[in-house]
Amino acid sequence: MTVALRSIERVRYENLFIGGAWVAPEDGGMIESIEPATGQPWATVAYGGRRDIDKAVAAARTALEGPWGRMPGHERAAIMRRFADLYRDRAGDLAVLETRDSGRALREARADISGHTHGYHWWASLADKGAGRTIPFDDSVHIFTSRVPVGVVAAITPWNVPLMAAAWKLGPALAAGCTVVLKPAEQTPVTSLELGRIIEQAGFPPGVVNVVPGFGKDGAGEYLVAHPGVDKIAFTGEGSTAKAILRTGAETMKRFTFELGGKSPHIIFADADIEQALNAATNSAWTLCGQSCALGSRVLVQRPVYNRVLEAFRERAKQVRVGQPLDEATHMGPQAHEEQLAKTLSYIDIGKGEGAELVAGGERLSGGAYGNGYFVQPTVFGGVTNAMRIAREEIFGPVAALIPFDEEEEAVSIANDTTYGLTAGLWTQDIGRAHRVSAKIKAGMVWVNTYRFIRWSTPYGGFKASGWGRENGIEALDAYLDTRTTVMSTTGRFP
Ligand code: TXE
Repeated sequence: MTVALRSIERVRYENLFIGGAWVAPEDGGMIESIEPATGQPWATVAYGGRRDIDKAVAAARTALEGPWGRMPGHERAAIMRRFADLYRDRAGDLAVLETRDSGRALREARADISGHTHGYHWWASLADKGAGRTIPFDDSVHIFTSRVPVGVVAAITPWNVPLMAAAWKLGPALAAGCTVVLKPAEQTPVTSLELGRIIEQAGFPPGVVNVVPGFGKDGAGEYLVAHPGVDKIAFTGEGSTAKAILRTGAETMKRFTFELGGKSPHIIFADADIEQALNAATNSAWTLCGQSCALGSRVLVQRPVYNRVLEAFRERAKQVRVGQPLDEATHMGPQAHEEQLAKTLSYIDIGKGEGAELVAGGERLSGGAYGNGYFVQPTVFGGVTNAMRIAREEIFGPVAALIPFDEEEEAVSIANDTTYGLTAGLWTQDIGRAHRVSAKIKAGMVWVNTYRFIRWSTPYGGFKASGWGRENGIEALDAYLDTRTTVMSTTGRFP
């Protein structure tokens, strides 16, 4: 395909990727994907219904029990490496498509997506390392364990980072020897279908990865979760959706991994390198237009440096270049869809209503260069208390909440006073404090004097309501493997 670089070009995807072939939906249909920068449809995309999901699950099962399941790990690894190299060659195109579909700034999409190649290579390197162990008992038995793929995986992904969410699931699933039905979010289906093209070119056996865009509740997503042919659900999205998935999937005793939301504390102590802390804290407030679960949306600032930090946030908010996401100069694009824009604007109203000080931003940007796109100003609230809804609920927009504190213990207590527990950051030059505080934070990932350092090798996932299990890191493989224990008598006598 020739990638549409210009905003006016429309694209069309008439087929789903099932069993290694491009097939028209049987009982799905076509959806219009809206370009968030313009508010206009830009892609017409096939989506799947029940019969399409039945076909995709059957294809995944056939591959699991056939060629992929029987293939030695090093051969699976070779195909995965070929895929990773093809992905690298297409990374520039993929970034453009993801920018158009999700609205994230191109420079940011490019940096993210080009890194996935390394991730896929890293996972390929684990495809032939799934060793079990022997368990000593006595000489009457030989006991050993084998690590076997958990089976057919439904990967259900969100709209903020479609390719990253897919990579975090496909990498460990394929390394473990599982097969996959990937269902991207209905708002951003395009790049997952492009991923299907790369899977096709890489030479995976048919059915190892199937891509079926579709809706969530009452759609392909819910049907996949209920499907008896699916063994595991790997989900990224909202907590309430995860609970619905749990209820539906419980009927067939699925395995689950959940990567859910966050309300991450980013703590700046007075003894920190304030410039560095500011670089990280402001970047983390507005990256991805605030639509990432890892961002430090609660900025906890020790009182002696509070005014300095607040003023810097005010100034830096003005310097963020909000604009057309395909423009190389743009720092921040629009929100990914209209509903998310409305959600962010409503939280800005809530913040004002609960008495927080609006320090910067707070408005939708429209007309002129912004047209009908879903743009919103980088927004900063000061004087926030942790009791306010803007400090407790995930906004998923470019809204920073600055919370002053006095003592170290108070910072820890505020940081942990949340239902979430995904990530946290802290800035201090006192090494004792760095250890003390990081050990007390209830979050799956804690960054000290850095922020949002996430790689394929670093386990990522939440404590508390932020999720179950880990993505990335060797730990992620566990969710895609089962353990079989074999006990063999050496005497042949029973008992
Ligand atoms: O997520 P959903 P939404 C948070 C963020 C955002 C909010 C709402 O706060 O504002 O969630 O986003 C599929 N059975 N995050 O409503 O509904 C759906 O089709 C099976 C945080 O878009 O969870 C899509 O593919 N599947 C997050 C995926 O679930 C279902 C990223 C996510 O949609 C389903 C995104 C069902 N019953 C949003 N219902 C993060 N952790 O990064 C929906 N889906």
